[in-house]
Amino acid sequence: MRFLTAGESHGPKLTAIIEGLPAGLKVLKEDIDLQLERRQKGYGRGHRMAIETDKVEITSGIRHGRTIGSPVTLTVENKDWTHWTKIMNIGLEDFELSDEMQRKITRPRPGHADLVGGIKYGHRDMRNVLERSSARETTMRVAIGAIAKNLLQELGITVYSHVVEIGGVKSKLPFEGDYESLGEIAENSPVRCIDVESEKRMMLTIDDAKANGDTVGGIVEVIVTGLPSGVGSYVHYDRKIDTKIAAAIMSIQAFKGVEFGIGFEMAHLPGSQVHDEILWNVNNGYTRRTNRLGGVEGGMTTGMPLIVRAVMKPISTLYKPLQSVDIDTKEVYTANIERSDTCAVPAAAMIAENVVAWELAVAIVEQFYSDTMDSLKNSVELQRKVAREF
Ligand code: EPS
Repeated sequence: MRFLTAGESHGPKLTAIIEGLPAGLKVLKEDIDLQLERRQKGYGRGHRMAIETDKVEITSGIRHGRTIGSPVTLTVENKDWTHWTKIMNIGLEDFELSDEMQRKITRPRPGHADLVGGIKYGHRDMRNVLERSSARETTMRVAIGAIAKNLLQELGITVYSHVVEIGGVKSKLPFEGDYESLGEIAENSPVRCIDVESEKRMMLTIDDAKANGDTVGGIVEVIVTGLPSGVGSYVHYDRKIDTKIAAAIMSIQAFKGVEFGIGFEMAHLPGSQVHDEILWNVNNGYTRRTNRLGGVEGGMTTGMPLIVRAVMKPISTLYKPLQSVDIDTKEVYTANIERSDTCAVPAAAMIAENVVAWELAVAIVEQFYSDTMDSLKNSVELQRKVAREF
């Protein structure tokens, strides 16, 4: 199962083609639109989110609300395109606009893809880099994740996310309650934080950063419940499920690190306080007393909740820019000021949720008999029974 996405941030539309989905999977436009709407929320976003109301158009692969096994095509229009029709024109008309009219970018922003991307592809107008490196691209990965979530849901697997830190303000953890209520509280928080006290301080931190022309990053956590054991494999490096999930999360714009379970904490602790003791009972089969490894052992799911955290750096477009060099004049400049978000960590948490859903869905579809949803459900159920009785 695979996908391709295409589209520039201020171009006419974003597109994705997904291939390899089982037949018979329920996919409704409304399910995808709901995920797209969630992605647009979050305290700290800039003016762009007031312009866009992302809605998907499905043009292949689905009939009467279910996949038919053929490639699925999704598109989302950029409403902002109407303001960029000349600047982002696909034909030759308006090619001769002045540099200013073209919104030509010659001052690369430190920390962004602008400079290296410009050198690599020979773009002396680094807008050509910005347009594709922009996190607008995550719109399609969320649309795809929505389909993956439907697939997982049919197998009893649910993916949650919340924000555990923004700009140095940490959410109070551990959460006293089940993951379902954690998901609900996060959903209703403007910063996807489950601790009301920290939520307020996170919002104030975002306000301060905005007032100073600065940006803030943070840490997000994704939790997956209901997984069967044995998704992924220890037998080869590229079949390990944590390898795939880490790569997928690192591919989200501005993400700089990933950890599973108690993660980097493990460096300070002896083995006896890291590894999870194995239990067995007749109803659930094998479980673990704790879940410090975050539901993965040897590159395979254990059947315990999968827990992955990741850090997003502060967005590199600053209203009070850092020093840069104009590539035309070689003069020292403060970098180009582009419209920007102050903090996109809450949105990034749900983007991480969606890319993790996709990676798990791919691994499950590859591993189990999956031409149809019925055969997939049966074969996952069989694996659960085998694991229980082993
Ligand atoms: C982004 C810059 C901003 C963000 C954008 C990501 O866009 P613009 O330059 O049009 O104001 O709002 O995020 C989205 C458009 C989105 O859909 O998430 C960037 O440079 O990465």
